[in-house]
Amino acid sequence: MKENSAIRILALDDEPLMLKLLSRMLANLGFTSVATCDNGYAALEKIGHADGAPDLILLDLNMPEMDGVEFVRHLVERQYAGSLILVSGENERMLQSTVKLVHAHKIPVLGHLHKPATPEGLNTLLVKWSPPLPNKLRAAKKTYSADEVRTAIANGELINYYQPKVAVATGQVVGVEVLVRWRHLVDGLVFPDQFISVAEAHGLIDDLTRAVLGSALAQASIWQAIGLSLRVAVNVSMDNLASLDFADYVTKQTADAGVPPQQIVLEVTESQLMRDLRAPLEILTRLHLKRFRLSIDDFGTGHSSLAQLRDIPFDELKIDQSFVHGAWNNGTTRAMFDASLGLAKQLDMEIVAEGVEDRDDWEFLRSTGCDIAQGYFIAKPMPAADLQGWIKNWEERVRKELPAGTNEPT
Ligand code: G
Ligand code: G
Ligand code: MN
Repeated sequence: MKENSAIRILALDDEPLMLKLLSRMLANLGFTSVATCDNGYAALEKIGHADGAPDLILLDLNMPEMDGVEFVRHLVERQYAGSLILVSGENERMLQSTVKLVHAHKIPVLGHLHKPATPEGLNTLLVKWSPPLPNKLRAAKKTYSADEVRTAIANGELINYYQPKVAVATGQVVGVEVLVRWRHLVDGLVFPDQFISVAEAHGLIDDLTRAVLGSALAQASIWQAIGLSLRVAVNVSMDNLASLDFADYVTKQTADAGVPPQQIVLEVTESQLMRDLRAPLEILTRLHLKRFRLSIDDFGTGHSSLAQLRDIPFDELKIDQSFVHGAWNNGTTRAMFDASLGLAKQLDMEIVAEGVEDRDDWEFLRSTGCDIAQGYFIAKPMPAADLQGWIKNWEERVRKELPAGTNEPT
């Protein structure tokens, strides 16, 4: 990491007084390479020079002529490789929207500062600075062709990972979500975002889901045999719900594996807009009648809507991770979380919070009426073979460090 003094910083603000203030604060914090500009055009000029490009820009949003949002677009056009800190007198939601926008442009944002900025606030963000990743690491992930995916399914190269779901009140492990991985002979472990959409687009998702469900059921019956009572949740793509035989297929496979349908959860998301809802409705309603548990996944995102909630008899609602992680600390996120939770309660559904990444998220959930938690704080997805060992450790963790009282894992 560069010494403080070596990071090149550019402060851009139309108010001379603010520039003075920022310069002084930066000097006091030990930064020696600081330039200032009072308008976007002058700043872009500076950035255009090969050796003049800063590592970090402190950017005011409200400027006459070129505002901060427009400035960001010009940065993208110039392939700016440094980071940003947003400085503004705008309200929190406006700042957050702008942070989202800058992220979408793939420019790292260390955070935002409300005016008047304080040295402590500035320092908290500056310590997050790190040199940009080399281009190689930033390169887009590889995607695979339909033929490669087809062969992988046929050759049994897909394997299931399992991520635990635990009861918030007691810490008890109530189930797992199946997350498929591809054990690629050359590329190593490949994640589903690199092949699920390929499978959906090329009519391979039925074969994929059948392979995943098959191993999940085999695993569920093993756990059942050793006395581990776990609900097993499988992700189902809306594309799986286009052919009417899906319900019969799932029912037969589950019965053949000797697993009660109550132990199987089907997590449904909509990856693309469905024009004809008749088949999905029929299939899901029949599966519900046969006592499979239906879960609406990623609730609150564009893919999982109120209309689905109205039309389909879901038993479980999974609040999308973007409304969970950090909700304790963010009024907007918190409002979405509370609204989803209230909705699920009123509809008498079980609520699962996804994306529980740290202790703050976990403590927050414990203060709400949320039933079930899932996320990296509890465990990352793991191979089936690791699960029993993990459960032992988790029960120990629950006993030791999670506030006592209601925590009696059974
Ligand atoms: O861990 P993660 O990267 O595993 O998963 C990424 C996305 O892929 C998630 O949205 C998840 O729902 C989806 N996914 C994982 N496994 C499956 C699967 O077996 N079928 C479908 N349709 N989607 C899956
Ligand atoms: O099926 P769904 O779209 O809900 O997929 C869950 C996805 O979220 C998977 O890719 C899984 O690996 C990922 N995931 C699980 N727990 C966490 C978490 O705590 N944080 C983040 N960022 N992702 C998570
Ligand atoms: Mn899911």
